[in-house]
Amino acid sequence: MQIFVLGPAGSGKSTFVREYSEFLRSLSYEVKCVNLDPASEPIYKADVDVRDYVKTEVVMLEYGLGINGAMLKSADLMLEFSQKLKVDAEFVLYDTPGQMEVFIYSESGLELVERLKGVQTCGIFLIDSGMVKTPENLASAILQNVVVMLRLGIPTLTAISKSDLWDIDVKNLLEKIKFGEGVLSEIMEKLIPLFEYTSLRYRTLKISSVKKSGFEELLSSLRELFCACGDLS
Ligand SMILES: Nc1nc2c(ncn2[C@@H]2O[C@H](COP(=O)(O)OP(=O)(O)OP(=O)(O)O)[C@@H](O)[C@H]2O)c(=O)[nH]1
Ligand SMILES: [Mg+2]
Repeated sequence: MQIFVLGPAGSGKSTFVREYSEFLRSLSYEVKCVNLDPASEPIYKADVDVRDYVKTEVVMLEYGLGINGAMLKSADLMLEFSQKLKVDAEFVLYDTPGQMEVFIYSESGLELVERLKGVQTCGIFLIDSGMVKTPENLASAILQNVVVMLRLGIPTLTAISKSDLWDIDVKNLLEKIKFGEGVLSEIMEKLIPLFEYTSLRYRTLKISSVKKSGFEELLSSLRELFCACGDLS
């Protein structure tokens, strides 16, 4: 299974790759970690590191670019090495760049995912628990994940990261959306069927890499994504 770990800057992607790979190994799975962030040294033992081929700080100097331009250029250059970045294992965890938009909104980013895809490919969209404390923010996080799925064309689970910091009551927040008031209430109400669908098929999970909690439930959900058993609820 190829798993792309996605999410806004600082949402805990790299830490998750480090801790989840250990968790999977403790269950005797064969796991490989791939660093796809050309701007950051991996904080885990990377089986493949894009920085062996492309380093954003070098791209900045070589092409005389600022950080954003260099990130986009790095994404273009990464494509040239896509064969080297593709690995096989029972679980492959791909750590993606902090600037998610470079990966999601550039043609090269999309093409790279396309080339790295395997038979079973999915994403985990991490969102910091501190970012989803209100119904509106939870709604926006789930919608961001929908955008990620549409852009990358892979099923992607939404996981609230750092749940050791804030205990988010997802059910309660979604309930509040139903009875919410204000200018957006009409739109929000219409979104409920979508959230109910996503919360069934792509359940909103809570994980903590610090406490290593939610890891087993995440594994079952990953399995469900590719389960051919019909009822995915
Ligand atoms: N409390 C808590 N902190 C966490 C958890 N996971 C990560 N962090 C912290 O959050 C910060 C960012 O974590 P990273 O893993 O570097 O996040 P990232 O998404 O890879 O960051 P970028 O690659 O820069 O986008 C670090 O200080 C981590 O120690 C968690 O489960 N709980
Ligand atoms: Mg990172």
